[in-house]
Amino acid sequence: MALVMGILNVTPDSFSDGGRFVGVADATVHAQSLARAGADIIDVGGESTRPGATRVSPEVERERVLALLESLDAAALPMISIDTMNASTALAAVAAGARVVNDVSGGLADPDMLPAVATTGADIVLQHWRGHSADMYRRAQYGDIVGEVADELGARVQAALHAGIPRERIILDPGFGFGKGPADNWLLARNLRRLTGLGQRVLVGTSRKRMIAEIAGADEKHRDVATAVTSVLAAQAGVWAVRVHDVATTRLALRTWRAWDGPGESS
Ligand code: PMM
Repeated sequence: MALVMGILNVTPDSFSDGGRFVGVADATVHAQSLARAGADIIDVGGESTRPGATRVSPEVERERVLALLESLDAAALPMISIDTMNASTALAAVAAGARVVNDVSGGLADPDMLPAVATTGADIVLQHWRGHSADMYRRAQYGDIVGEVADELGARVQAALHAGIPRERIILDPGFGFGKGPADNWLLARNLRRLTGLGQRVLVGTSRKRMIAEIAGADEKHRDVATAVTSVLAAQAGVWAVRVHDVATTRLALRTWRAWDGPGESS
């Protein structure tokens, strides 16, 4: 069964929960509620990557996430991952208890990222990425999106291996919404097995994104239901984990799929 990664953005401007959990106390309560809802991993992010977002300095980002990580009792919570493109934030977060570094740039934004992670025992998520959010759509012209994403992720795996990160610590992510329009995203989704077939663990994040909003509309609950459907379909395609805002709804969807597919004969 796929793991569920709950999203905790301590940013004023992320896709959908931005601004809600900026205070450490609120963010801590939210982390606990993600854990109660059944999150296996909590992904803490201090810099928004939404289209057009302005970048924050690594210092501001570190300040945001470290205050939270210090207030979280890591032992009493699921595994923590740190959503960052900065090596310095990644190292500080791992020192504060994070066990996964989730880099949406796949190690491209900060040349120190891969060597830094290699010095830790942390896992790393390498997401497909073609540039910072300010201009990512301009850079995203694809002839064969599935082949190009697979090839570019393969190159990032080679870079990570070269930096000294063991293969079993590397997780891939197609980067839904990152420099991809809705049609690109659905084409990638339909061909997710191409990525899960590369031999690395795969993480996917569709939660409340534009591709979902175009189907579900503005209502958050509707978006979470549509997200949960994509979580089941991604799990069927063999992903290791799904990154979602509404952990309870995705968990329920995964349990329902399990019951449907469970023991017993099919005719
Ligand atoms: N999406 C966002 C942020 N971080 N990390 C990974 N690995 N995969 C994603 O798809 C991803 C990510 C943007 O969404 P948010 O602003 O709602 O967190």
